[in-house]
Order: sequence, then C-alpha cells, then structure tokens
Amino acid sequence: MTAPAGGPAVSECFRPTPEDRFTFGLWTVGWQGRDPFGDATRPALDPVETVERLAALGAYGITFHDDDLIPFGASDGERDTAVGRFRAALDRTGLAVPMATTNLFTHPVFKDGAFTANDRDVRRFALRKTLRNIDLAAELGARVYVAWGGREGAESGAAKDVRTALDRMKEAFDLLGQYVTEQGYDLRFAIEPKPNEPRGDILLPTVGHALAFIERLERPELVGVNPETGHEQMAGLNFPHGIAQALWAGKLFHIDLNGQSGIKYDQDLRFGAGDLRQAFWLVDLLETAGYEGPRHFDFKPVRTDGADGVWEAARNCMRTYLILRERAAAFRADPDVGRALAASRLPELAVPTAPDGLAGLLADPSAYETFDPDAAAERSMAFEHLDQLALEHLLGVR
Ligand SMILES: [Mn+2]
Repeated sequence: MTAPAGGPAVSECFRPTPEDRFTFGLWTVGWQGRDPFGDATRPALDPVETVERLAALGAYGITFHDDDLIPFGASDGERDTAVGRFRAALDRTGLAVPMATTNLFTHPVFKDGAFTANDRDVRRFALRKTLRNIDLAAELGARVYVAWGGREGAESGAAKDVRTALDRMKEAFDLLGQYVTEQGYDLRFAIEPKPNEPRGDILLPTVGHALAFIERLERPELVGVNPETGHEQMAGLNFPHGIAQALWAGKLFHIDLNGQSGIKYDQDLRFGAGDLRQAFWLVDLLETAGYEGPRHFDFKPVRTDGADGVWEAARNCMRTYLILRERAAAFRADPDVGRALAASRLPELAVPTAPDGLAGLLADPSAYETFDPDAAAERSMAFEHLDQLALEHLLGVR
C-alpha cells in the first residue's frame, strides 16, 4: 500500500492512538520467557514501567490478573503499596483498566482447578480470591471481569464427573453475579474458552460450549465470552466464525487477539502471526459489526528476544491491526468487490426465507412443485473471484 501523496511516510501511518482502544495484559509484555522446558530469558518488568511504555506506544489500556500486580500471599501493606504505585502510573499516563481477571492456575493449590476442584476448600478459596480482586477491578474502573478456567478439567475419565463439575461452575458464576449485583458494580463477566493446556481437557473448551453454559445461569445477562484467537484455532475452529456467533448472541463482551499456527500447543504469537487470512476476516468483522469493546492483545513476545523485541511486538500487534483495518476497509469500498458480492448473492442471504410465513411457503408452488433444482444447481456462486479479490486486498496489490 502507498501513503497518500504529500501525506506521511508509510512508516508514520498506522500509528495507534487511545481512540483505537488497544489494550494489553500486564502478563503479556511481562512474560519472562519461562516455558515447560526452560527458564526465564528476560528479567521481570515493573508494572509501572509497563504502564508508561504502553501509554507511550499509543495503547488505551492495561489489564491484569491479581497476582500480576500483587504477588500471591503479599501482606496488606505490600498490597497497598503495589496498588498505589500502579494507580499513580495510570493517573500520570491516562491509561485505563477496562478489564481484570484472577489467577486461578499458577499456585499448586489450583492443581485440580478452582471453581470445579474436587476439593471443596479450594473452591471456596478460589471464590474468595476472585471476589477480592473484583473489588479492586471495580475500584480501578474495569467494566469486564474475565474468567479463564485453565485448570478446570482433567487428564483422565474417572477423575472428574463433568456434569457435577458444571453444577459447581454454575454455582460459582451465580455467586459472582450475585456479588456484583449486591455491590452495585457495573461489571460483567466474560468466560474465556480453551480446549486444553494446561489441563489435558478443559471444561467449556470452545466459544459454543461457553455460550450454551451461560444460558443456564441465574443471571445470564451478566455473563458473556472472551474468545482468544489461538484457543479456538487450537481446536481447528474458524475464529471469525466463532466471533460472529458470539456477536449474534450479544455475548462478545471482550476479545483476546493473538496468533496461532494450526492445531498445536498454545503459541500466543503476536497478532497477525499464524493465520493471517483469519486475522483479516476478524478485523473486517469487528470493524463492520459495531464491536465497541477493547481490542485486547493476549500474546507472548518470543522467548529469543530481549526487551527490544518485547516492545516491538507490542507495537507490531497494534500496527498490524491498523494495517488490516485499512485493508479490510479498502476491500469493502472497492466497486469490483460490490459487484462480486452481488454475483455471489450475498445481498440475497439478508432476505428472509419465508417473510409470508409458513402458510405462504406451503401455498407457493414455485417453492416446490414447479421449482427446478437442476437449474438452480447450475447457477455458479462465483465465490472464487470474490475470494481472490479479498486476497489481493490483503496482499496490498489492489
Ligand atoms: Mn493463549
């Protein structure tokens, strides 16, 4: 793509501003490179430095797990100091905290899960830990509270009675919903599905499972989903399709953007790495569907790089989103695309199938008696041309 004549150089385009609503988890840029096979390759980051750096890069906000900000087991005094420094950095930079979440997976106490641990004491502790951080989230102005149940699952059949575990999961979300209602917090929950890792199989493994679960809760209006690109793709699913269904259900409360190359371990690549075509369609969807929530990046800067790579990856997540936003807008504005969409009968999909109702459908001979299925089967859908137009816009040659 080329910069407009007389306009800024291409390197100056695609600079994020807070209006773009890009947010990052404290744990993302803060990832030290510790993996199951190797130790940390980078030193710990001070949350205050993270706030300052992200604000300077043009981000809108920052998110955190309780333990990212306040080390597990910290005294009340240590907690107040950590929160005070963080809050001062937010005030200084104007960075928002639109979302917070609970770490219910790192400490060994959560080895069999949190809300669905067989051990009842662990379930009660997990709820209290969550409620405590909900108070902090509300204080800092968060509107969404994410729940990723990474340890809610099993490696073997008899170890978890899944139907009973789902009863306990429902009990937990019903209590959380009661709490925010009674406290008067303007805070909704977003369940983050994931099929596996760290557990062999995790409960509520996909967007679809989570959407079905939410409808069984006492306060379903308070609970939506926080789908993550890589998590759906680890299950071989089409991420934009899952997002479209969440939007259709009015349940896309938050989104985790990153990259993943196919069905393998959770790669947490920066946004745009992995399946670039799905990233293009995702941005097209978010930008045309009226999604107004944060564009939250949940990724891990590659373990091979130092601090330079960390901040470059953060910048690149936002830059790639903005490039794809421009490419998707160019696709939608292209008159050739308009004609190709018409040839592929997309406008016709928006026409209700039987606006005259069941009686009209049954009384219409053209719907069955005189319908010629062979003739209809001969109509080309012309999808090939449409897809190539999209690819060429994505590649920047149109
Ligand atoms: Mn992930």
